[in-house]
Amino acid sequence: MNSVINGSSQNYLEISWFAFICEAVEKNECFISFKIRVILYNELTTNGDKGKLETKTMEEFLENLRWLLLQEKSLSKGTIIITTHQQADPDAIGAMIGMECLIKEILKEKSNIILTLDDASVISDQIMNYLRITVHSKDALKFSNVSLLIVVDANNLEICPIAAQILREKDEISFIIIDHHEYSDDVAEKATLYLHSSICGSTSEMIATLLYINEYKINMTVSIALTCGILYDSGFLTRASSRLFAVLSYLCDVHPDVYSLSRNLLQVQMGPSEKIARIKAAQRMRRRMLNDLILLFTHVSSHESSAARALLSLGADLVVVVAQRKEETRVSIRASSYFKERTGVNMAKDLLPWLLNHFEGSGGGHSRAAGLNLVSGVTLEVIMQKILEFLEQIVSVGQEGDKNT
Ligand SMILES: [Mn+2]
Repeated sequence: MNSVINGSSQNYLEISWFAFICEAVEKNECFISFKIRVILYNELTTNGDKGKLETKTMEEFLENLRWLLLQEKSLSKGTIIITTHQQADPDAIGAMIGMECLIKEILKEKSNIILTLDDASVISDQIMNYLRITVHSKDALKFSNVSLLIVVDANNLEICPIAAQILREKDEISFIIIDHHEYSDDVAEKATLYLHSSICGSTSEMIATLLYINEYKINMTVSIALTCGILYDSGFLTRASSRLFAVLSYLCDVHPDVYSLSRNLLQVQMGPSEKIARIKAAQRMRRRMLNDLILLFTHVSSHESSAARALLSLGADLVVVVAQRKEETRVSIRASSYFKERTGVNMAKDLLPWLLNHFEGSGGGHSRAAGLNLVSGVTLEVIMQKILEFLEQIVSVGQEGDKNT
C-alpha cells in the first residue's frame, strides 16, 4: 500500500467523548470534553488522486484503522509487528498489549500479531511475567513477511531500533504510531496513521479510550496491563486528569482487584546497585541557583533516571544526571512543576533541541522530563555549561552555591 505524505497539519480540535461515567450516574447528561490531535495520512482511492486525510477524533482514527486493516487484506495476511521504545516501561507494555487486542477485535479472524521489544525495565518484566505475555526479541524475528508496523509510546524512531530497521528494510510498509509525547513532524511524515495526544498522560490511556469506543469487552489481562501503564505514567495518579478516572472506571470494572493488583505489580524492591547510584549521585552533586530555582548536576555510571527522580524529590527544581558509558553518554533531565511555571521552559521542546544542536546524539521526552543518548566522551562539565548557557538566555543565573554536597 502506498502511503502518501502531503505536509502536516497542527490543528487542535475540541471533541466531546461521551463518557461511560455517565452510565454510572443516572440520567446525567454530562460529557467529557478534551482536546485531541489526530493526524492521519492516507491514500485517497476514489479519484486516484493522492492526498491527505485528516481526522478530528479518536472515533475517526478508529474508522481509519478499521478501513486500513479490513480494506487491505494483504495487511492482515502478513505479520503485524507491534513494538515500542528501548527500555520499555509499563506504559509501553500496556499500550502494546492493548493494541494487540484492538487489532484482533477489528480483524475478528486469525491474524499473526507479534509483540517485539529491544529490552524492558525491571518493572515491565515483572508485569509481563505475571500476565504471561510472550514478547519476541529482535533476533528471533524474520521481518520479511511484515505487512504492518505499529509503534506505541514513542515519538522518535532512533529510540526504536526494531521499528527503524523494519522501515529501512521495507519502505513500502504501512506504519502506524500511537503516542502521547511531543508531536513529531518527522514521525508524521513517515506514518500511514499517526494518533497523537499530548494531553493524555499515557499511551495506555489513549488505547483504553480506543478500546472503549470500539465497545471492547475488556478482560483481566488487558485491564491490568493498561491500568499498570496508566498508574506508572501518571505517578500513581498524582498527575491524573478527571477524564482519567473515567478511563480507569472502564478498566477496573472488570474485577474488584484490578487496581490493587496493578499497584502491587508496580512495586519493585530497589536493587543495591540502584540504591548506590542514587546515593553517589547525591554525594557528587553540584548545586547552582537560578534566582530561587535550585539546579542540581551530577553523574553516575548507571540508573541515571532513578537518580534524577530521587534528587528531584529532595526539593530540586532541575536535575541533570549524566552517565558516561563506553559506547555513549546518557543524560537524564527532570524539572519540577515550579521550574516549568517560572521559566516556561519545556524540556523536550526547548532544552533538548538546544543540546542536540551542540552535541551529537538523539533524545526525547516530555515538558518536565527528558533523556538524551549522546556520543561517548561528552562530560558532565560541558553539558552543565551548555545548560547554564541556555538558562542564562532566559534568566540570569546566580553565582552562589557551587557546592559538592
Ligand atoms: Mn508513556
